[in-house]
Amino acid sequence: MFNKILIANRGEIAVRIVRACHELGVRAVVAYSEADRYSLAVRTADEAVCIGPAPSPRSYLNQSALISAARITGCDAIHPGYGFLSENAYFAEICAQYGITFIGPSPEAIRLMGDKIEGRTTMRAAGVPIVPGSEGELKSLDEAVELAVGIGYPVLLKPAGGGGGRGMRVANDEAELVRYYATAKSEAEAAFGNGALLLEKYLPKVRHVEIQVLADQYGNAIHLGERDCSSQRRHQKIIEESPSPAVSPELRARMGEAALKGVRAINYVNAGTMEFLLDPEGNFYFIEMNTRIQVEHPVTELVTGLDLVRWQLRIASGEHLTIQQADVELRGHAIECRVNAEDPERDFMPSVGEIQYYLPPGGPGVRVDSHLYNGYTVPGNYDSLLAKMLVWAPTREEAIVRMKRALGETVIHGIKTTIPFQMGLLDDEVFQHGFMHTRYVGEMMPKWLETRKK
Ligand code: MV4
Repeated sequence: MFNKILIANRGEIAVRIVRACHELGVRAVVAYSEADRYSLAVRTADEAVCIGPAPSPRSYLNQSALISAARITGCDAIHPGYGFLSENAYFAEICAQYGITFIGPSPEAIRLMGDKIEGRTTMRAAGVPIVPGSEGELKSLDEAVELAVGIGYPVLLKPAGGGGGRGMRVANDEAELVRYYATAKSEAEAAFGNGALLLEKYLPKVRHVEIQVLADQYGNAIHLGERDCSSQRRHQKIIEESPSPAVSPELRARMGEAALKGVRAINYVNAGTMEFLLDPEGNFYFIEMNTRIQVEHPVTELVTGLDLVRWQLRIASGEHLTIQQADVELRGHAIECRVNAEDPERDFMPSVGEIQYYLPPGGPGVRVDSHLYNGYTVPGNYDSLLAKMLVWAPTREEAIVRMKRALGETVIHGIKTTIPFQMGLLDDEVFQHGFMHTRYVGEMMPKWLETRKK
């Protein structure tokens, strides 16, 4: 096991990684920006190093500052968390050059899956089902139009360099495809430095179901079932759960096997997530792979009883995966609400400032992953995640009741949060029946806003 780890991240995930380090007897060093000097991660870490000013390009994305911080403090590994440098293949390479273990997959795996076209092609070759669409990169508008005729409208233009829905465009007919093609290409070039586009059939009313995987350096790989992330708004997940209300044990086995085919095809090592779309007929299609620990990982931890961050450290330090697929049992139901510093009544406008009073929920089956404390000031420089409120219960129905109870006892004074909206989702009939799909959140939004006026 490592001696000392540098945490190249902030917020709740930095705290989460400090906790895993301490349970494994590893010292934790937190790299922090000037805006995070008084953060909970800095307080709980064994050491902390300031890596630069508040803007992330000058701190959490500053690779030389991070490498220097790791060397000065004598760290033998770096955990990148999620976001920031977590899926930067170049950073993973630089770590290796300095003899520091990057806690994550190889630079090759990150690079391959970072390109959505390469990822799609590789998965197709491995026998993983993909959404009908282009073979590789779209070479011209003519090719896009020709493909769309064969596939049928609506179609979706996706940037190779994107992911998580960034830069996606739906074309309902040929005129729209012609209209969007050039813009999508130049926007992709500007946003990702890569103008390559792919084309997929647009699948209406699908769910977002992702499979968690763990793989060690010796070819052992397992899947830990799925998370259903269908409750999203503008590609931001709002509520996640496991198991999915739409996945039977038989479908789980098939999706899990498909995910593992993908893992083996690229010799993937460490924790990862294979994202799929699931249609109402039970057909599933690979869309992308996340080569990092994800925000919603605790949902899987609650139903499997496994600690994913501890496994990341153990795998990266060369330990064998001692769990076999047959040992993985999903027990009960877990739900996560991402509590963001946003005002749901004002189009989710970010809300920053001092937390005058914070009282987290507790009691049976409740877990809170958060960096909040009384008097903490939420900086405006980063993402708006304040806390992940999680519950576990024997059944989905009981988990929903428990989540409403937990959110109901939560007190956050000083800033606006998404809690009232999540309460509305938990009370919504569609959610309660587990029938969430692509347009679900958008469709229930006006109804919820109406209830707030009364
Ligand atoms: C899709 C899709 C329909 N057809 N791809 C990708 C990233 C994720 N944030 C949403 N993504 C989608 N990709 C094809 N070919 C629809 C979505 C989508 C979605 C999927 C599941 C649940 C909610 C969704 C909300 C918006 C878009």
